[in-house]
Order: sequence, then structure tokens, then C-alpha cells
Amino acid sequence: MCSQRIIAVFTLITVECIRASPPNFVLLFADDLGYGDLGCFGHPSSLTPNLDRLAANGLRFTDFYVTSPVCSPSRAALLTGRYQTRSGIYPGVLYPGSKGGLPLNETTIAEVLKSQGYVTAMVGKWHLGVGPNGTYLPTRQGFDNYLGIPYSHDQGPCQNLNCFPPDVKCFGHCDQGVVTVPVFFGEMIEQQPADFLQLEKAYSDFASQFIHVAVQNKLPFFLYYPSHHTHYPQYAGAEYAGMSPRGPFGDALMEFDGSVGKILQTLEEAGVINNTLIFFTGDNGPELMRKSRGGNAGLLKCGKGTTYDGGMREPAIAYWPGFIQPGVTRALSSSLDILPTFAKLAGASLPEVELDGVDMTNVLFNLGPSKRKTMFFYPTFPSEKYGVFAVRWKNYKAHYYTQGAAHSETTPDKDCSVLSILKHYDPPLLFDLESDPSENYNLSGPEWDSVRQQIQAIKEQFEASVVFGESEIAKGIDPALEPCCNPNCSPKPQCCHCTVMDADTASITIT
Ligand code: CSN
Ligand code: MG
Repeated sequence: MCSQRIIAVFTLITVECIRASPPNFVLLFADDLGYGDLGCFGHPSSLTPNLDRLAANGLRFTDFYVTSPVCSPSRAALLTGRYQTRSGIYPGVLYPGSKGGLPLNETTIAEVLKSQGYVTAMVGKWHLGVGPNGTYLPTRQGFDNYLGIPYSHDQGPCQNLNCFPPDVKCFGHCDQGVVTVPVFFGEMIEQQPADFLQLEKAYSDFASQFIHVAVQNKLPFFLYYPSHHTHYPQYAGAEYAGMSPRGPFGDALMEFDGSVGKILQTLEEAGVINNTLIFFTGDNGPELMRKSRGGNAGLLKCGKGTTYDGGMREPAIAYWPGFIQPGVTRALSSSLDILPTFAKLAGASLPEVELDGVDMTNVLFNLGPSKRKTMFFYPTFPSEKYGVFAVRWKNYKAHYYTQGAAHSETTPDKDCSVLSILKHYDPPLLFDLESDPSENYNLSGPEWDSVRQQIQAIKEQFEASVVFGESEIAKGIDPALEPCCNPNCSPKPQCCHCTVMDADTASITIT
């Protein structure tokens, strides 16, 4: 039995007790956000009061990893609980005209939860494919509702993007010769190009409407909010532009943090704040090539595009008042673990596939040791020939290969630069991430042989279990597939231009 009294005593909570009333889930996913970007992870001039509040009253993860140093593969792994090499979301990322996408036979968190009667919504950046006739849109992958952009907002011309004030053009250059970035509502294009100054408000209004409708209908809900706000080129609306001491990246982050605050307020108003697990993390490390306009990996080495910790170790926070005790955990955890964890809490069965994620309820509720002992680091361009570039086991990390990346250009550390070509190590480089989180000091000498041998055995066992799925990204690009609000117009891409979004038309689907 699960009484209020038991709920109040943290140590007596069992997962069965929690399951008696399935919680709602809000999954917040920031874009290109580094380990050092949040106030609660030590950034001195970021203003992130709402995320800091979640961290102060929830569980902050110090050792949380994603599976890829770039976006689409990281998202595929988050939503499926499987390394992207299995689902085929490699190499690199999906493009506006990509033929492929997350295969429909993969089971997403949204599909797992729908089997238990959850109503689902996604707001923000998808980046797992559009395909012919919207084959790969979120609405085909378990999301009842979708408002957002289909890929990164630098994957279309951005020189005409509105920044703030509205007559000032955004800083930077983006992809040319493709359609401007559209905003989808369900499977329809609501606006093209996206008006970024209005978008964050549209997103939070939609999220709040979704929560209210779910609660009114007494349905458990799953809201996935993968924000693209901190991705280049950063933007912020009138309320936040120029407000952060950190400059444009800080403004964008602050506006995203503001929308987190609005979601929290909605959960409180709807009376479900105590029955909702909020989980926050990011997709990959910071785009250091943007210099001070990019994110920051804090004390970690390099950033986006690399398999150093700066590319793949992310800030993470779990918040559920009354259930998750405030604190900090050093338990090794991953975005792979979210699907099995949510499934466990919802009482859903797991997809019958080779899952890489493990249930982390032990970590969330302080019930025992973490089930995760290892983490494998695939590069941006994984291949069966090279396999994983690095392995984390306990506090150790072994690098078999390293390579710099254009996305991590510009810092004084030459290892991050694109000029640092692929290097193979035999024996692998070995770091103790607890005493040396910046991966500076290789552990050499015979006393480390046994650690290297154990890691080698773990790597071999893992790689023997991985069958690379057919690459969805290698299926290539067809310009005719670029999403266009006037499908038969000409000349493309310029004619793909549609009216201002009418947020009032946004209605919520609950089945
Ligand atoms: S990502 O950023 O989508 O957040 O990973 O916007 O790796 O070639 C990455 N890339 C465009 C991007 C291209 C992006 C790449
Ligand atoms: Mg990203």
C-alpha cells in the first residue's frame, strides 16, 4: 500500500508505491549546452534561476553522459534508450532534405508511455527526420502533439532572421540554398520562416495549454521540450535581449530558463507539481567555435564534435518534490537511461530490443547503487572499423582514438582543434576522471595495466553486441524533400514562405 505517510518518508519509498499513481513526465533538453553553462553548475555570469531552483530542490548529476557529441544521434539515443549505431542515426546529423530519419520500428519514450494511456506532446527541435510526406515527424513516433522546428535553425538561411531589436539582423551565417526554417504544428507547416522572437512564447503557451488539457481530462502526460534556444545563432526576444551579463548566449539561455519557469508555474497552477518528474539535460557539448557566443564546457576538455568529456558530459537535473531528495549524485548515468526509468515509473513494459539504457530509479530515489558501470563514446562519424573512441568504466576513461572537431575550434587547447587529426592509441590513454576531470594526465606505468585490461574486455564485449543499423543519414538528400509550406510553388526555395503563425489555431490532441 502506498499512503501519504509513506510518501513523506523518503527511505521507505518503493518503486511499486510510486507506480500506484503514474507520474507525469516533463523532459527538458537543451541544445549545445555545455557542462559549465548553468549557474548551478558553476557558471559565474549565467542567469538560470529556474534551472537552479530545480537543482537546489532536486537531484543534480555530476556524471551524466549523452551518446554523441552532435545532435541527431544524441536525440535518437535519448528517445530510444539505444546507441545511435543500432538505430542508424549516424554519421553526423540529418539535413533539411534528408531521405532518412529515426526508423519507425524503433520504439520511442512517447510510444512506451502511450501504451500506458499517457497523452504526449513535443515542443521544440526534433532533428530526427521529416522524410517524404512527413514519414519521420514526431507525430509518427508517439507524439500526439507537436509544435516546433524539424532540424537546427542554422540549417537554413539565417541572415534574414529577426533578432532583437527586430530591425537588427542576427549575428552570423547559416546554410544557404535551402528553405528557410519552418515551424510545424502537427504535420502542417504553420509558419515559414520561423519568427524566433515570438517562438519561445508560442512554445510555452502551447506547453501550458497541453498540461492544462491533460489535467482536465485526468490523463497522465509526457511533455518533451527539446529547446533549440542555446544553439547558434542565439536569439532572445524583447523580454530577455541584453538582460544577461553574459551576452547573447546568456540572453538565449535566460529566455529558455524563463520558459522552464513558466512550465513550473503551469504545473503548480494545474495542481500536478507533486506528481510530475521533471528531468533536464542537454544534447551535446558546447559549440566552442562560436567563441564567447557559444556554450562553455566548464572544467571539461573540448566540446561539441569531440569524444572528450566536454563533448558528451552534460549538466542534468531530476526534480520531483516529495519523491526525489535534494542533493548531488556522482552516479554514472546517461540519457540512455531515461526510457527504462520512465517505463518503470509508468509501469510500462520495455521494448523487446537490445536496450543500452538501464533503469536509474535506484539513483533517483537513493535506493541502491547505480546499475550503470560503463559508458561508450561514439564519435560524430562512427564506423564499425574503428568502433567506440573511448570507454568510461567507473572513474576511469580510456581513449582508443581522439580527434579534434571544427565545432570545438578556437580554444587554446590544440587537441580540440580540427587540425588535431585522428590519432590511435595502443595502449589507450587512461584518465582518472575523479582526480583529473579535465583529462590532462595520462596514467602510464604497469600499475595501470589491469585497469586497461578490464576496460578492453568491457569494450570487446560491448562491441560484439552491437549490430550497426543501416545508416539513415547515408541515404542522402533530395532537395524536393525540404519542407515547404507551398509544396507545389516555384521557384524554390524562396517561394516556401507563409504567413505569421496564428497561435490560437493551436489545439491539443489527447488521443
Ligand atoms: S546540431 O548542430 O544539430 O545541434 O548537432 O546545426 O554536425 O554537421 C551540427 N553538423 C548543423 C549542427 C550541422 C548543425 C551540424
Ligand atoms: Mg545540438
